[in-house]
Formats: sequence, structure tokens, C-alpha cells
Amino acid sequence: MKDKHLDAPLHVRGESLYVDDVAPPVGMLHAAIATSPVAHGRLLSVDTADAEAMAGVVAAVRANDVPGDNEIGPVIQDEPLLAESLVDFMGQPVVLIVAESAAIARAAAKTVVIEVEELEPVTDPRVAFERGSVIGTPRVFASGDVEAAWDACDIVVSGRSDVGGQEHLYLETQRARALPGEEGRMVIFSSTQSPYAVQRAAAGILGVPAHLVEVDVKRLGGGFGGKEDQATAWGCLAALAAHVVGRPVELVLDRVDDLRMTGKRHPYSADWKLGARRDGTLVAWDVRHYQNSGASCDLSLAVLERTLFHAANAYRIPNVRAFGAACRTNLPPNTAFRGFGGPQGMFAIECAIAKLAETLGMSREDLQRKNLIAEGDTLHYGQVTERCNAQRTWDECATRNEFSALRAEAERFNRANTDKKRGLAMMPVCFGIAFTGTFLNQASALVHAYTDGSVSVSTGGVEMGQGLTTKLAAIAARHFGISPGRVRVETTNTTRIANMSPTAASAGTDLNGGATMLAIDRIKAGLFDFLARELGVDPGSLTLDGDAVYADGADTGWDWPKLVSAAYMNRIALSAHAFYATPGLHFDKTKEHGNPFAYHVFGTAILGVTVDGLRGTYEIDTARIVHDLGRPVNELVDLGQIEGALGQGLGWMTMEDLRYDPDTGRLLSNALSTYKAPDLFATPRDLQVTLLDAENPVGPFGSKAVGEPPLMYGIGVYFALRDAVRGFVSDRELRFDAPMTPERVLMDLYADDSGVLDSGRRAAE
Ligand code: MTE
Ligand code: LUZ
Ligand code: MOS
Repeated sequence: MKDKHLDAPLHVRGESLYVDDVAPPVGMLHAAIATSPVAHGRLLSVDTADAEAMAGVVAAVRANDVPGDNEIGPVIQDEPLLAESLVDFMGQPVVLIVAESAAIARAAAKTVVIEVEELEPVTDPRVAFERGSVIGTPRVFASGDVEAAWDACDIVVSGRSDVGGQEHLYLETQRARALPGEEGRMVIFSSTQSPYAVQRAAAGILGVPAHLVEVDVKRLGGGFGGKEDQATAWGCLAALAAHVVGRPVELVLDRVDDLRMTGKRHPYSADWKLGARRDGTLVAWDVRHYQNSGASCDLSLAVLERTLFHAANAYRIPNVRAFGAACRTNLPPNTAFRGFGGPQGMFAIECAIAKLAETLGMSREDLQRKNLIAEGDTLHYGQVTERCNAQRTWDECATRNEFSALRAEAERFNRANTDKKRGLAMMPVCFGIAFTGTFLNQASALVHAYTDGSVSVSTGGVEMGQGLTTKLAAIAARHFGISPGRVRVETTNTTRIANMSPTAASAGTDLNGGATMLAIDRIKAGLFDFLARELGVDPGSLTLDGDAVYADGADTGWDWPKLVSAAYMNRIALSAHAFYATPGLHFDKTKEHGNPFAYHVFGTAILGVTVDGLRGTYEIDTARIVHDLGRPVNELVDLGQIEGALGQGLGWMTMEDLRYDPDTGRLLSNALSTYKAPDLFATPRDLQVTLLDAENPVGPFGSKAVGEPPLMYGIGVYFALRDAVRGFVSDRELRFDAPMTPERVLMDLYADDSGVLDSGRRAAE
């Protein structure tokens, strides 16, 4: 199906409603936050007298106003909602000011005087690790015997790679609105990927049972992982304020506050060793990942786990040892971001492969192709690949796009030009689909058919722009056998769906689509039993297609509206709730082996760039992708996901330069003037996506998840840039340090080891 995203007309006309577009309830107040001025310290005093004296200020809320537990950590309880005695990152919430307008609240928050005794902040994960500042315990995923394998290698390369964080930059900044009701009820409208996380945390903060808190989500103006867990604090703060003042309260972060107060993609530093035989066959991979987790756990341990799952990307390596440590630093807690640690894991192995190729004098592509996983290979965490399309997507990508011709053309260009050089890279991706925390792979749906034939579907899935609503409506219509216009997907609400998992891990369609189909099965079974009695046929002979009911393929004269209204008159249920749990998943954390994923998504991209050797600037000319989506539920929506993910991935690898002051922990890239995000002009002009002809028996209607995997094609851009830089300086040692900003390119071309630029240097080489 190629239908448009259901929200597209609303977005274009500006009619889509977000949290604060709904008319405010009578008496609603606004909140703003006073935050820690330092990255690490002890609170000495907090003076809110000036703020409270301002006209229009209603309350100043502190940690001791929390009626329940002042604690919102999702995995480890290490995160206070409002700071009590210690502050662990700059921008950490300390006081909540509630006022008649957002402008007054913000102005008042600025007058709060927070006195601290400063403690030394740590911003570097390696320093944190040396000092034993580690969250949880380090994990090691291993297969074979790495130590014993080095002897079997003809060549071993080692090195270090560093990769930066990334700002989510959702268009809609974090926000929530809380409405107190009777008997302690609190209704929260939140921009969250995880309504249940907000409900659970807010109930804990308010000290009430979860059933007193209702969370409702219509849609998000983007989440990208940044609202998988980190929408919770703002929902809780709005609820706390509403509880204290007994009136509705809205909390909206402006862009600058959102940038400095929220966590981002985790920066990683890695040490590695890769061993191979002379012909390029990989033998052993040893990698140590130091994750910059920020000040509290948040989702860091789950992110780290996925880094270790994807530590070998799509390559067959018989001996693997992947170590990972979540290193606690004094930065805002880093969090989920599209790919969830997978991209950082893949970046390190791709760096090692680049170095090995250079050392062997082999092309990077030959080395990659030679070692791609195949059907039936056992991955280093014990899962055996099924319907493995790694080699298929690679070969189709290389052949269809005539990679060798592209290579020859780039070489011709590079011989003819001295100031500009072209670079190429291929990037294979193998990404596991399922939450790595097995218990999260569950979902429910509540489906109603009304007597007029219209249908309402509620699930725990959140629409964040990815088109989940569009795909769920299509799945429901198709599974019923009714026309798509009859189906409406409702808001995501904790009273209709309990204990929902976040919409994340790219699994939104699989999980919520799976539950929706089960609920529809129940309704249809009841309807067909009823109709079979009416018609005197076997219920198994009945089918619905395009609103018409058939018996053994022959028209019965019954259609959908007639069926539901007749069923209603005969007291047949027209509603059903169903529960779905992804089958076949298990993982043994004591052995770090198991079957964590329902399946893998495969694909390969060719990336091409042109670098200007005088300016360090570049253009991303080409992205040609062959991607495995199975049989997409909505091809147009999924193509949008692939293109958007690529854009986000190449931004991370090239221009998005997230910087904190290493000494003070202050965010330096704290506005869109200092943090550059890709726009349309960064999109490759030659962008071609081809879908692999493949089927996925375990996805809805044969489809595969789409959201995250294509982000990792962006990693190929880094290696295409490196390839182009190699065209200028063929045998200089180059660092592995992403993002490859134009500044970094210039450093690679002209700087000596101490970082001093020398314009004569390149000419001399
Ligand atoms: N696409 C849009 N437009 N906006 C988003 O916030 N989030 C991404 C991806 N695509 C996102 C998006 C992330 S991080 C994930 S995990 C998936 O969508 C989540 O949705 P799904 O599970 O329904 O694919
Ligand atoms: N969230 C999570 C995720 O809790 N577990 C995961 O495995 C995951 N993967 C991707 C994105 N979010
Ligand atoms: Mo996406 S990082 O799973 O929200």
C-alpha cells in the first residue's frame, strides 16, 4: 500500500494538535524550572524569596513538597525529580516556579539564588571508569576464545575510536499539562513515547496508586528516543505542581532549556583489536566500549547492552569479546536515540575494518564483503541467523548501482583534480528487532466496532511522526477486511491500555499491530459464529473482504455494516481486548547468550562524497540503498522513514558536533547557531532506495520494522569522507574521531600530531 501518512493533511494545514494546542482549561497555570548552575556540587542554600514576591507567581515547589518518593529513575532508582542535597549535572531541576503565565514563571525562575559548594565534575568516560564511577557492572558478550585466537591471525590491528553524542532536536520540545481532578485524580497530557512510564513515575511522586493517574497522548512532534524515558520528568513536574496548587499546570521547555537540560545520544570511546588471516578472513574481535552515561542511569544499561549486541555489525567473526561499561559523568543523563547504542557499536567495528583494510592493502569493500554473515551463522550472542539477507542486500546494492563503475569514476575524478577528491564507502547493516529487555516485548489492543460499521482502535503505541497510526489503521482494515476509511486510531491512554511498553526499538508496528490483529480475530470469531448460524454454514467458510462477506468465496449478500448491526441486535460482542507477546524470545544474562531478537533487518548502502581540500568542506553526493523491509504495510511511509533515518545518521557522523566544556560540564553547543543539524541541502542529491524482494513471516502481513536500522547507513558517510581524505594524504595515520566536521577534515589534512595546522604540510607530502 502506498497511502499517504494520515496526519499529512493536518500537518500541512497546521491543524494537528499537540499538548499545548488544545484550549487551556480554566485557571491553568504555567511552570518554569530553576536549575543547578554547576555540574557537580552540594546544595548550600536555595533562596526563592524574590521569585515568590513577583506579581503573578503562585508557588515555588521544592523536593520537600513531593508527597511520595522524589525519585524517577526507570531502571535504577538514582534520579531525584528535584535535587535534594547534591547536584550532578548543570541544568538539573532544583526548584519549580508556578505562575500565571509562562513568561512570569521563566522570569521568576531566573531570580532564584542557588548556592552550591562546587565539587570536581567528571566529563570524560575514561576518567570516570578509572575512578570506578561505573553504573551497574560492566558486561562482556563473548564467543569463541579471543586470547587463543591471536596466534591464528596473520595480522592484528589495534586502535581507538571516539564517537560523539547527538541532540534529538524533535520539533516539539518537551512538555506536559496536568489537570487535578476529584479524589486525588491527576490527568496528564504528555509528549511522551512512554505513557506508562509517566503514569508510574507520577504515581510514585504523588504517592498515589497508578489508577489515580491517567496519561493521554495524541501525537508527538518527534521523539527519536528523546521521549522514551526523558519525557517523564516534565510530566511528573507538571503533576507535582498541579497537586501543590490544586489547579491545572502546563510545563513547556523552550528550545534552549530543552537543549541544556535533557540527555542525548551517548558519546562512546572504544579501544579495539581486530585480527585476520592474510586473505582478509576475520578471526578475532576484541573491543572495549566506554559509554559516557551522564549523571544517572536512565536507559544507559539497555543502550550499552545493544552496543554489545551490535558490536560485530553484519560480520562473521568466530572469536569475539565485547566489553562495555556505563561510565557515570556529570553531564545530563544520556538516553535512547534512534539505534539505541547500536550505531556506536557498529562505528567501532567499521573503524577497525577500515584500519585492517589499509594495513592489508585490500579495499575496504572487499574486506567487508568477504566477511558478511550468512544464513545459519551463529552470532556472538548465540542467536542463529534466519532469512539472513546481509549478502543479498550487499550484492544487489553493488550490482544494481555498479559499484565498481562508481569506484572507477571516482578514481578518474581524483586523478584529474588536485583540490577536490571523491570518496566512496559501502555500509552494511544488521539490526536486531525486539526490545533487548525481553519482558518489554508485550502489547495490548482494545478494538471497538460501532453499530454503524465504524471502528476504533486503541493500543499502547504512540504516534511520533513515524506513521504508526497510519500503519495500524491499515493493518486493522486489512485484517478485518473492511475499507480503510472505517478505522480510526485513538489517542494512547493508560486507562484503555495498561502497563504499555514505550513505543521504541522500532517495534511499534510489530507489537501493537500484533495485538490489534488478535483483538480483531476475537471480534470476527464472534461475528462469524453468529452469521454462520444465521446462514447455516460453517463459520470457517466465512471471510470478509472489501466490506463484503463471502461463504466459501461466494457472496452472501451480507456486508460489514449489516453484519455489525445484526450482531448488535443479537447481543454479540463488538469489542475485544487482546494481548500480544513476541514469541520465541529468551536471553540468559549469566551467559550473555540467547535469542534476544524476533528477526534482523538487513540492508546495504553506497555513500559517495566530494571533499574540498582547501576549505575542508564537502558534499554528500550519493546514497544508494538496498533495504530489506519484507512486504511493507505502507511503502510510502517506510520510504520516508529510511530517508529520514539516513539524514539523521549522516548528521550525527558529519556536522552535529555536540560539545560540553570538559572542565565545567557546560553545554557549549547550546543553540542552533552552534549545533548544526542537517537540512534538505545536506541530503544527497542522488538518493535512491530500493526495497529488497523479501518476506518476513513473523511481521504483520510479512513486513519488517523500519524506524531505526537505516540510521546506520549514515556511518558510511564517515568512511566515504575518510576515503576522500585518503585521496589527498594517502599514507598518513588518521584518527577515528566522529563527527567528521569540515574542521576535522582540515585537521586530518594539515595538522601535525599536536594539532597545529601547517598549510605546507600537505604540499610537502
Ligand atoms: N520518525 C519520526 N518522524 N519521528 C520520530 O520521533 N522516532 C524513531 C523512528 N522514526 C521517530 C521516527 C525511533 S527512535 C523509533 S524507535 C521508531 O520511529 C519508533 O516507532 P516505531 O516503533 O513505530 O517504528
Ligand atoms: N529501548 C529499550 C530501546 O528499552 N530496549 C531496547 O532494546 C531498545 N532498542 C531500541 C530503542 N529503544
Ligand atoms: Mo527509539 S531510540 O527506540 O525511541
